[in-house]
Amino acid sequence: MTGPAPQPKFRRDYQPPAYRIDHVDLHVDIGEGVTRIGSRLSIARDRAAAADAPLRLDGRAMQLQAIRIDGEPVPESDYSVDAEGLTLSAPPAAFELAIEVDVDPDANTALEGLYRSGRILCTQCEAEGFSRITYFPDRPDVMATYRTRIEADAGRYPVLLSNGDRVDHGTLPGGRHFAVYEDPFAKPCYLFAMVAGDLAEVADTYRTGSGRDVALRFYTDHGSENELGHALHSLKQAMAWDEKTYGLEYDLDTYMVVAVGSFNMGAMENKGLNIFNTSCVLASPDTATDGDYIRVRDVVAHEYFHNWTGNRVTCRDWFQLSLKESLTVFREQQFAADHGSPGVTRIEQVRMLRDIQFPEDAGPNAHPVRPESYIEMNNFYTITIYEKGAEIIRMLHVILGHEGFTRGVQHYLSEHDGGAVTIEDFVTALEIANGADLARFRLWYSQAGTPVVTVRDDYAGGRYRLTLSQHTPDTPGQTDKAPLHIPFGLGLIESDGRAVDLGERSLLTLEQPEQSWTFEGLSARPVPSLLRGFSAPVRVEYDHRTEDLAHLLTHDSDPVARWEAGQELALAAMRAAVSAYQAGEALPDPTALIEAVARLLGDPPADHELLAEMLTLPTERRLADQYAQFDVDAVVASHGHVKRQLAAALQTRVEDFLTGPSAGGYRFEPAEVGRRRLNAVALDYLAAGDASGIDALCLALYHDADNMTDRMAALQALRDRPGPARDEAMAAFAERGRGHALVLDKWFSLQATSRLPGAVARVAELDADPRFDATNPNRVRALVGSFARGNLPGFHQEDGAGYAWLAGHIRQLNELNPQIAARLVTPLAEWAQVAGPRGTAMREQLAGLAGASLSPDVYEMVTRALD
Ligand code: 0A1
Ligand code: ZN
Repeated sequence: MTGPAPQPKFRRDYQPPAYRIDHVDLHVDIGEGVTRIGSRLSIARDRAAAADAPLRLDGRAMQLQAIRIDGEPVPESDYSVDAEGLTLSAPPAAFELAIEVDVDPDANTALEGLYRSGRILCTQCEAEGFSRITYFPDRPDVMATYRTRIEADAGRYPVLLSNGDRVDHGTLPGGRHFAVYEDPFAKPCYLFAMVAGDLAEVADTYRTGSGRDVALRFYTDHGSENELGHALHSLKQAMAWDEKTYGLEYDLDTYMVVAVGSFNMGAMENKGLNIFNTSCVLASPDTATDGDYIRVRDVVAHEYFHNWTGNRVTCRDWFQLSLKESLTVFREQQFAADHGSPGVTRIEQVRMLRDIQFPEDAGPNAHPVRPESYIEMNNFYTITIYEKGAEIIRMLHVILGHEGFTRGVQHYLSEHDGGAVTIEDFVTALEIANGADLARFRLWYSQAGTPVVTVRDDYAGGRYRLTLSQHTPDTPGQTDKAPLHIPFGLGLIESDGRAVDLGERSLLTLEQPEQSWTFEGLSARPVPSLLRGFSAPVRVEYDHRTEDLAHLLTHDSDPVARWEAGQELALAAMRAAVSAYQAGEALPDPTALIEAVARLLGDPPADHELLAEMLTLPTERRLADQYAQFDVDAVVASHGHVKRQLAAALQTRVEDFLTGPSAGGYRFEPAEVGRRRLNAVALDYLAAGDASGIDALCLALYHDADNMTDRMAALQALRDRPGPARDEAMAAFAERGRGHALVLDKWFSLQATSRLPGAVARVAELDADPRFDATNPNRVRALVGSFARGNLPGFHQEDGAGYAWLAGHIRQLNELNPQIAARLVTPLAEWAQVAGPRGTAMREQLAGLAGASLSPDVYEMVTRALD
């Protein structure tokens, strides 16, 4: 570190703003290099504030050119400027502040504030990017109406956009032009946006339930306008869904979406002007997989749903981030379940939570869904805030029931419309609308860590007794946790496969450290189906009998519990292999798993996507997460062993699932998605089982494919199989990537995740590839992120070269783009969970980073990991 260590902010220190800003008038004058930004702010001191209260405005990376109060220059003695902002020592009670600054979007590689993405100038203001555009109190509880005038060269920037409706535009001397936008809704500055560029437009109209026509305008670089159809269609689905489900209509006359190639996250919900990473909005059969189509649909819906849950009602401070994110993610999840296979949609969420959120909650970055402190807010856009937060909302939905929950959300929105509020306000609104008491439930927001629910049962004389006990492990800074309110979905299945009618007891309420339930009148011991629907984000510990799991895999009517039974069977086989590996013994055959899967294939579910999901083994990451410290070699060897054995046993069965190109071309619809998914699973097993002729088959399927999903399935099956088929397919695929950045990202990611030997040397070579670009976050994620997160043996190469390579990228990105750099620290931050000298080597890389001059973003992640 050079300079003082960055200081944390604490939730308990919240103070309301001393000054209100009711209106912002912005003039953005885009020049060559420098952009001049003039702002006129209508400011009034809050009645509760002292008469001599100073006014603090945040501002970074800008040059102050002029500052006036009510038209008069402010004497230098009345204000001071530092690296983080500007303070007016004792301004009047009500006044107009005019400020002019210069910013340089071309030099802005952090991609916060005003920056360049290719030929487009655009903004990203969440969380605290507006203070890179002008001096302003960069906090969400200062809400103002905005009028924005943009002026630029008409040839380079023919399209000028900002929030709200365009109220004026025209030409200016010198080949320049301007446009003026007004947004009538008061908003926090993090929702401000503007765009200037030479963009193609695709337009449509949506008629709301009340009969208003909303103009939908999508923008992208020329040449990719034919990839906007799916997103546009998804937006209309989302608009209709929100009207039908929550009675919420869109409130402006235009809804604009702009695709940019350089973006730190997925997309941003700026009022009336969403800005999207191209990866979350562009889709065509030739360039996007089914998974991409799903992601585009859901992210488009997510950003749209924010218009109410986030924009109309926003967060008081950033500690409340989950208020808008968790509710919006949950609404997105409801929407996704209504537009695809609900069981598979839920299973995918559970998989992600287990693979990524559980490890986060068990490591140095564990934090409550409502954090108590942060150094850099951008580090808190985490899977805990988003997805664990959404699980909390889902539990509320289960506890209050669909109608009670919906009524509660509607009450919350009408009560707080136009406000900046807290998670507490949300929970209180649900209580009031339902006459409920959620006192204990609130602990979910303040306690970090994944609760463990231990299950014991016994059966005697027709009585089945189930005992659940809970505890939440210690996490950094938090010990001695209280019992939570855990809704626990339960089924009891008899030996003939019929379910016992449990009535209200199909949902148990666990609130004590330990509780028991007794079920009478049973003719034999039932098989328990636990945590149905994944009703709470907890780990379940239960000494499963193998035959019970096999029974559930064929008979459970709950898709999540049914799928989970298969995962448990596979994990049991993998754990047995890990033990044998560590004892230097031969790895045991996964006989029980093979038999259960064979039985499943004898009577498979009709939903192909669900079947594909059930045939997909738990990831290496989930296996690793079974251990307080995992042994990399044992995990990789055991996972591979179980997969190969299963593949060998299944070969002739899975061949039936192979399908050629879709008849009548690509269609994104559930039955087709299921068919393609099953085809991919079959290829994966055939490759793992080294089936004869598999290379030639994959190559043929690659060339015959008429869509990216089938193409990727073939490439993935070839990924770890050296030989001419792989070389030919990869070369052909690289060629396809020439004209399309998102396709080339897929090629990079395939190289980075390949298990062929020499992984570190291969990715290091790609660093120097002219197609690699460290300033583009998608490309960095494709190479560096995929390698560190998706290549367990490569990243953990025994000599530590994988760790050093990652640390090198973190160092470089720390200068260029601290937000992306900080996210890449996570794989190294898991050092304490990695057994042996590897863990030590990871820690050494972190210690080396700590000695460098670091951005607050990277500093926070590195110091937390070393604590
Ligand atoms: N609010 C957006 C995600 C987002 C968050 C931060 C960003 O920059 C630091 C950008 C986008 C969402 O939830 O979609
Ligand atoms: Zn969001």
